[in-house]
Amino acid sequence: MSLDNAAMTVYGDSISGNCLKVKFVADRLGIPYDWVETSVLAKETRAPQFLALNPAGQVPTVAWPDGRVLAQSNAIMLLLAEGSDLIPSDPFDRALMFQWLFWEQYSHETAIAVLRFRKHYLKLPDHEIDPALPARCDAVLGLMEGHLATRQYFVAEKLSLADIALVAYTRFAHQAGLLLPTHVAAWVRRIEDDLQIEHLN
Ligand SMILES: N[C@@H](CCC(=O)N[C@@H](CS)C(=O)NCC(=O)O)C(=O)O
Repeated sequence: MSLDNAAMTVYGDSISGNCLKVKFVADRLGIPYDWVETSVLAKETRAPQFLALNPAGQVPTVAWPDGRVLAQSNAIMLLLAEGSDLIPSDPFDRALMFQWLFWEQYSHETAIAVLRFRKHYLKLPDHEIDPALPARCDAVLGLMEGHLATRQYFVAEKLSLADIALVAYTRFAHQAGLLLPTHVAAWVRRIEDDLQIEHLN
């Protein structure tokens, strides 16, 4: 399938880090797309037309004119970035990138994105938030801080999908009431500069 001559439609919610990952990679690589704003809060992801496209009822979801549909932010990024310098060519470095992508989905997104959503969008008071959740966020940020203490980028000292996946929600950490440690904060600004996106902090 050629991505060059088949404009894709990205169903995404602009408040979602997972959706912004797709935008960041497409913009960086100059891949054209139509963005269809699909609000999670307004339950547009639960509308029958959307469920027909993605029965999981989640954004991001990408559709191509030939009927192909792909969900899961990291799977979409990997497809778009195929053959680009956002994926290390060295097999071990590539495996390290996957290591961070899997960690992002299992440990990072499930902590920081969830706390941010509960505090910033659902406006839940602290006593209604499981105390284990902020503790998990601190552990996640601590692990990132240790890794970045001696590095500029997550893998192979250059921008890769690992940085893009991890920056997506880390740059919203203040909305979860979290303070970024020094090296993580500097890395966020570096990746925002690389991607030519706004500094949020
Ligand atoms: N692992 C998925 C997570 C997708 C996800 O949870 N999307 C949220 C927005 S960030 C969503 O669509 N939620 C709507 C719902 O579950 O009803 C990914 O990386 O794409």
